[in-house]
Amino acid sequence: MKKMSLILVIVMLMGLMSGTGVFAESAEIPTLNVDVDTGEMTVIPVVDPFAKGIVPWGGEEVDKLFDGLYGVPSDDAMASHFRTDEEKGTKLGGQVTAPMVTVDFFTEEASAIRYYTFYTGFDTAMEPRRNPIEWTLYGVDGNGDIHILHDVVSNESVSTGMQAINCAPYTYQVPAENVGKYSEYFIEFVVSGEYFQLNEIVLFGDVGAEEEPADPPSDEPPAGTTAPTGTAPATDGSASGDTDSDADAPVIPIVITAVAVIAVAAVVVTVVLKKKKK
Ligand SMILES: [Ca+2]
Repeated sequence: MKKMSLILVIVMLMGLMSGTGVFAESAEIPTLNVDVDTGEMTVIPVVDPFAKGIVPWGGEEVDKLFDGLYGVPSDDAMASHFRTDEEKGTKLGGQVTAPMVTVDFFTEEASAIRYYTFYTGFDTAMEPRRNPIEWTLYGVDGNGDIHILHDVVSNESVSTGMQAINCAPYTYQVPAENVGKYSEYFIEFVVSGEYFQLNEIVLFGDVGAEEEPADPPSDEPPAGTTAPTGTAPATDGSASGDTDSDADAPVIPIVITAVAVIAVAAVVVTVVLKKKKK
């Protein structure tokens, strides 16, 4: 028995130690970026972006975030010196003037972002502190109400995954329950230093089609069937909207109601009769 209790104590101690990180050192911190092939996904076109909380360097204004140019990934710090001017001038970069850098943009049509990719700057290997450390993606609906779509944090137990690599893509997934169609979006970036930079933002998802943000359960099946814009707003309503099915539908409820009324009447009659007998 003593042996058993000793083993138990040892096991408990090991559990405590692993909890305090004694054995957890070798475990890698999970990253929030996802490894998906965006090649077949629809790119959502962006218009009229603007940035707040940053004074961009010359030629590195916010429109460069959506210009489709982001260079070739490389972790070679010196490689940035040999990049073409075209590649160098394709990022938003500058001095941060607020606690957060905000990038606001519109989509040509109401669109649902499902994935998005950030590309690091051409000189991120030398300037990794210019990468954002956290961010939140928001959607703004037609009433001006703001919806949190993706809140990305970094701490001791999870990381954004962004590294000191030039022009490297990092893709993130909007949680399915948050996906909805909006025409205006913005991202609030938390920065670690006095400068911020990002080479490109690419959005993937559904462009146009349905007007309202779909409910999560019914969202997945109809998403593939692209209905033309401006048709019936509700997917369920169109099915029961036919005149034929409407004519048949009320018959069953009427029968049920009739049966229920007869049953209640029978109970009332028996109760009354019993009382009379007394
Ligand atoms: Ca760019």
